[in-house]
Amino acid sequence: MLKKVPADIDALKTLDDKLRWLSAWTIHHANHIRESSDGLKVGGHQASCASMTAIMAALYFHALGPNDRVAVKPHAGPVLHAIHYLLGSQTLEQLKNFRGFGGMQSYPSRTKDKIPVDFSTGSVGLGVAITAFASLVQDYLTAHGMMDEADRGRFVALIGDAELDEGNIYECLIEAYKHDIRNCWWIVDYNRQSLDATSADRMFERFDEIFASCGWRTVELRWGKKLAAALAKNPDIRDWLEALPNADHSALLYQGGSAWRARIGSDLGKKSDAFLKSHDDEALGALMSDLGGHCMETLVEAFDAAQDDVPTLFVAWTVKGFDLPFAGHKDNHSGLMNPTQAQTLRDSMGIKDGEEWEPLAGIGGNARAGVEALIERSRIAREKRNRDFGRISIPSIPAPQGEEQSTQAAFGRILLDLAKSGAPLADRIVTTSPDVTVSTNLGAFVNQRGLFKRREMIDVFAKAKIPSAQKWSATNQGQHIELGIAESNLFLMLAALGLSGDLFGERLIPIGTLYDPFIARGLDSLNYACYQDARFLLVATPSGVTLGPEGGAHQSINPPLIALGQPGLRHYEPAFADELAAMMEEAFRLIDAPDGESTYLRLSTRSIEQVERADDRWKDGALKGGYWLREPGAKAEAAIVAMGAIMPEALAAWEELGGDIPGLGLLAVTSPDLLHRGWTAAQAQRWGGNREASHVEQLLSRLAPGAGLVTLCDAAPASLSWLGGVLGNRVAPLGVERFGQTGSLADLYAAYRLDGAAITEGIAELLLPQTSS
Ligand SMILES: Cc1ncc(C[n+]2csc(CCOP(=O)(O)OP(=O)(O)O)c2C)c(N)n1
Ligand SMILES: [Mg+2]
Repeated sequence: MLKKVPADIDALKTLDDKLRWLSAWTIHHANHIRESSDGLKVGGHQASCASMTAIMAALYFHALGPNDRVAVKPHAGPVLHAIHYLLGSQTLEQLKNFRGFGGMQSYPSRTKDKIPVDFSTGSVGLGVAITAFASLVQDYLTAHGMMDEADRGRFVALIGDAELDEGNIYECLIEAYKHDIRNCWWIVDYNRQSLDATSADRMFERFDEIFASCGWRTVELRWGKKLAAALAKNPDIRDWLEALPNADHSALLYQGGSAWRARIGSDLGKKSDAFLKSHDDEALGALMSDLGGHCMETLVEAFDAAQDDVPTLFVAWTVKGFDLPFAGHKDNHSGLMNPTQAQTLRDSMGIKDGEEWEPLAGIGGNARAGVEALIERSRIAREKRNRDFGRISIPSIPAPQGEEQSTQAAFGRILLDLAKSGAPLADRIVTTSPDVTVSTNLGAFVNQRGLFKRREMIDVFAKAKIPSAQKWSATNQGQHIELGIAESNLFLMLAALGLSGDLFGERLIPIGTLYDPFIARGLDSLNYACYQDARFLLVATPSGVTLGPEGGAHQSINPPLIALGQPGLRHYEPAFADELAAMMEEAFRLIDAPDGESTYLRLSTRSIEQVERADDRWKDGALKGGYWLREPGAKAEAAIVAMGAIMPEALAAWEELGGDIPGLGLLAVTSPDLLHRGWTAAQAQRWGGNREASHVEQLLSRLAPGAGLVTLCDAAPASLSWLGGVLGNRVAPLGVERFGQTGSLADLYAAYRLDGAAITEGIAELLLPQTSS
């Protein structure tokens, strides 16, 4: 897995300097040299970069193999770009356009950056956790024969020390332990500083134990070789330094040699005389900055020693802003060198004025040959790969039969039929759920295809012949990954599964289920998955007040609004089983389509009477976001617009009111998200000369100008009320705006105004002459 070539320490040290320079200069250029058109600060994090250049040099130019994947701490993005610049896989133009439009991104981005980025980062914590889930996906693929064992890689996360406060890391750690994950290196850049200040000492004494108890090997890289040697000879200094609080340590690193001398002298008195005498101020300052994370020998040794697949946490002590004028200062997180300071750094690196961007400027003589050779050796398959789509054949998905069905039950039946069908698609499906497999109706699929675990797990209940509808045994051939109750993990798991095509060359079809209200629990992780263009199907059920007696805290109100604002995720909300079948087929297609996306299905446990279809014409509209379930008459003055599980109320009201209101139509909305997108896209295009009306405009243009719409959904009424803005229809918006009542459906629909009476009142509101005040 790792290269066995002996490390060229001198060349690695030179590259460490080079990365520190190039990352600092890239940020400097964007802030001080590139013209600013709007006067806004560009920003960037020179200190967070300088903290990690040695670690990243040791990784990218020594330790990483071609199959290894790295999540880089967001604020060290410029170091990653500098590495690719040296490797020849990043252009000068991109470096010069750091944080500019179309230029290299502020934080590593899989989709926006031009260099290969294994995992996007930005929202701290998430990039760490996804590496563990990606390693699980690798184990899944090798166990299923979709990937050669020899092609296995290691998953490396480069972590800020303050990032370790993010709870999602510990949720992931627990899950990772249950699944016995391996091949992970998490490397903490322990610079003892966060954004606001220095970080809490007390907690750091505990991290070792937390990780060790979850099966991780922990390796502390505290001192560099020189400092370690000096401390070995001076145990008093060592004890004193080990007890030094974070804030004091940072302040002394900032103040430098004379401050160290004064403080050591005053704290240790005579005991420190000999030590202090043997170093002048400059040497003392340099010695005390020789921490493990900046010592190339220490880093290389540690990485070389961790060649097995045991998950390993390295805590590398570093200096935030190492070698920069604000090294160690508690306020340096967004600190930028001024032009004079940048020039001083440049001079200290031996780089001439005008040669700042020269990749190897300042490296002379013999050193240059060594560095060139190392760069050449390190071009390890790090080209940006073209994404490979369209290889999976998607069978047509027939609608489950039955006069009365819920969409949730239909979902379970469709998956069961697929599991039994033996279609190649079914072999690529991986289901996952945070302890709601059974209650979201994944159970039948799991009975067919089994749970996935690297080590076999027998179903004790089945073995004892205790009757149970649910088989619960696991092998490494299973296709369901059961998670604990941590919704953030669900989305990270879906993100890792949904990137398997890119990461490992084999696309999987991930399906995750959870209760609709708990989407909010993992929202940032869901956004993170979408931002990386991971592809999956998310099934949220049950939803709304329609879960009736179980309601209360489990009622979901706003997920359709969340979906309306979430790029990369398509919301479908079917009322009928045949709609659901069409949507699932479309969702599978979208997972493996270049212009595709992920899909969110909002389902219900309410069993409703299915509609008779005269033909298949509804289907096209349903996949575009809506269709006339009951066609409006010419120039109709009103329509009912309804979505999802309350369709029976809409149909009944339509029957009842149809006699009084000529031409009353019933519009079934299947995706407010798609209708809204189509509407805005068509407007944008109109100014480019394309005058085609969007789907929602076409639908509503069937009504008389200014016709009234009663909109109805088991969700926030704003999910549909915006429809009035499309062609200027007046709207009576019905929906759920308050938490959280249990009761029978009749009680709840009456209380929340989702019933026939409310629809009638809505129509009256719109059509009766307004009384003037
Ligand atoms: C979820 C999230 N919250 C807040 C931030 C803002 N933020 C960016 S970096 C940072 C501090 C990071 O400190 P550390 O992890 O120690 O990294 P360092 O820069 O010190 O290496 C914060 C709070 C963020 N990026 N993501
Ligand atoms: Mg830090």
